[in-house]
Amino acid sequence: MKIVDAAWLPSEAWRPIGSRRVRVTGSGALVDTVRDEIRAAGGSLDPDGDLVFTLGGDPDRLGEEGFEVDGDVVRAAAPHGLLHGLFHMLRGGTAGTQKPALARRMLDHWDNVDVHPVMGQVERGYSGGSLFWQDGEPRRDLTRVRAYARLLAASGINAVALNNVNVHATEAHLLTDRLGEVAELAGVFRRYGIRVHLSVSFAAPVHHGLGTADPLEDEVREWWSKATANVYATIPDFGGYLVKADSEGQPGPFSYGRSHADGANLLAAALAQYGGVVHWRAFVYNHRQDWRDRSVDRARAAYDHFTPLDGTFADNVVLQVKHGPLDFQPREPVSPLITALPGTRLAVEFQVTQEYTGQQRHVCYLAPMWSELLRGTGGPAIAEHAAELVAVANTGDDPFWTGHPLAQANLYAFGRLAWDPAADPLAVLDEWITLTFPAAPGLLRDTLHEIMDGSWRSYERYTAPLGVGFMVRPGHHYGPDVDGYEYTPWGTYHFADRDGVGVDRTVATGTGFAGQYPSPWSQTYESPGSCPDELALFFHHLPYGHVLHSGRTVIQHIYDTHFAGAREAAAMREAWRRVSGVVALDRYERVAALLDEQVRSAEEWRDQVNAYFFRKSGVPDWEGRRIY
Ligand code: GCV
Repeated sequence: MKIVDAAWLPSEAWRPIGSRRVRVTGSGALVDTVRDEIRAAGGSLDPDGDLVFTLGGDPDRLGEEGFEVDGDVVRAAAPHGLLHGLFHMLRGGTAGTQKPALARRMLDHWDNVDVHPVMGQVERGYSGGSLFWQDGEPRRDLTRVRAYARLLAASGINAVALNNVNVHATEAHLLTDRLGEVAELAGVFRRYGIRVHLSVSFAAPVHHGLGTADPLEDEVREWWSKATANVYATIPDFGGYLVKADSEGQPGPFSYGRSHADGANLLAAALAQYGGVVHWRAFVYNHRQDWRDRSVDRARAAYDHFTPLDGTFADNVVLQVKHGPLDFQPREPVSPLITALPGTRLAVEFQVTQEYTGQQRHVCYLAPMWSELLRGTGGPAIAEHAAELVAVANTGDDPFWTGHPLAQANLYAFGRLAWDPAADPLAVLDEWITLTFPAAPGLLRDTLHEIMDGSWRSYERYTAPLGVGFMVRPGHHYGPDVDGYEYTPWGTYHFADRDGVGVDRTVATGTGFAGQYPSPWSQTYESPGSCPDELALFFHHLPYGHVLHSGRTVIQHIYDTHFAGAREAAAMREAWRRVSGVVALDRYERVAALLDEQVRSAEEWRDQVNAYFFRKSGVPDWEGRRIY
């Protein structure tokens, strides 16, 4: 694997440190990393240096990872804080105290060791193969993993899960006879303060010869306890297990008539004495539902399954909940489950990999969406409930790391928002631009903002309207297919007919989902009169002639936004042409080619969605534009 892209740590960004005499005090592995970084940047380590990194800060105030900057002195209470302080100085080093809002900021990799026949090596990966495995074997040269760990640490990430939550037969062995591979990777990540976690199969005891995985059976407890003891003997700072159970075909406690608390607590008991945690996913729903049965609503599932279990999970269980009730659509309300678990430690999961947001072929800067969800624009604020943030990674062995070079910004921004959920997503983008293109002339900075600032909203405009979601091609999920999932068992429908479109999730006449929210949100969503336009079709089945808060009818909104979104994609392509000759040729050409595809795809979305709803409704566009 060749490292061709330094992403947000190019050598020019290190000049302010590389040109200084630097004093670093203290000892420990992460202090050594700070020293190594300074040396690698060309800085001289000097006991009389005038830029100082030192331990000795107040542990109560700064914790493990915080630091304070006072002029040229960076002070932390623990080595990890010093490392964050170093990266802070690269970002301009403003004075004051910084510490993360959330203790764990984690990336989940959906990497398989083997290439899966349908999903490829990285499930929902759009950046090539795994950084960790190749041809069924661990990669021998870990240079690139080291570079990756640095990038993650510089964005604020401090935990990674290495493998796919869908645990296939080969990957089940990472917990046991292939543990050495995990240990080797843990060694690389450790140097940057990142702990390694592993996705495990709930049926692991069965994979290894036991007759059952029943969480209440002694032999199963013993199996987990022994396996876990072995893990910690090999990797003393191992983070813990990540589990997708009873979800999309993965095994789980339901097979034994047990609850998800029984299942999670089994693993938690094995991990507790070592300080490990279980991330137990709440993505549990019926994916074999009968589309004819209007009483079943997939959006309700996580809340219905998990609220009765609140308060019954062990202290080292972290319930990991997707940010929305469905599945990482470009627009969903906050999952009501997030507001309903006062007695449970909660991690909220975002998707940096762009499964439903353009698959790293489209520019779609996601931080504005995450920021709205975290701060609570139009719904409950995730930041008030989450103890941790987790995201599905968007990286692979692509030379630019993320397939689309501009998708690097999403990875960077996730780390920064997990550190500070109140951060302004456009300021974070600006930070990313400054680091990634240290010599960026104003033209490039302005052009990147022009292309990226509003790119999520543009994507939303040319895809499924008003929060109704999906309408993607089944299976790979790229491109439009309005009825693709309409008559399938997956539970993701829009119910369009000749009169209207959308899902009635009200308490009064629909599935009752709106009633899962606390007040005032349950009332806000219950009535089309108070429901935000963005979510109108998520909560309501509305006639095409229904007038939205914007003053437009539903059908005219569909036409207008689809014409606008496709126009905006074309404008992005024009804008990028202006920076030809300003960015390196390989990056320029990769982005230019992808923008061609984005424009093509946006036009396809526009034409399919508009044609579909024109044919259903028979209502012409009041501007008389061409609809096929
Ligand atoms: C890892 C969606 C994706 C699946 C993914 C699943 C999950 O359904 O399409 O590929 O599986 O989410 O989050 O577990």
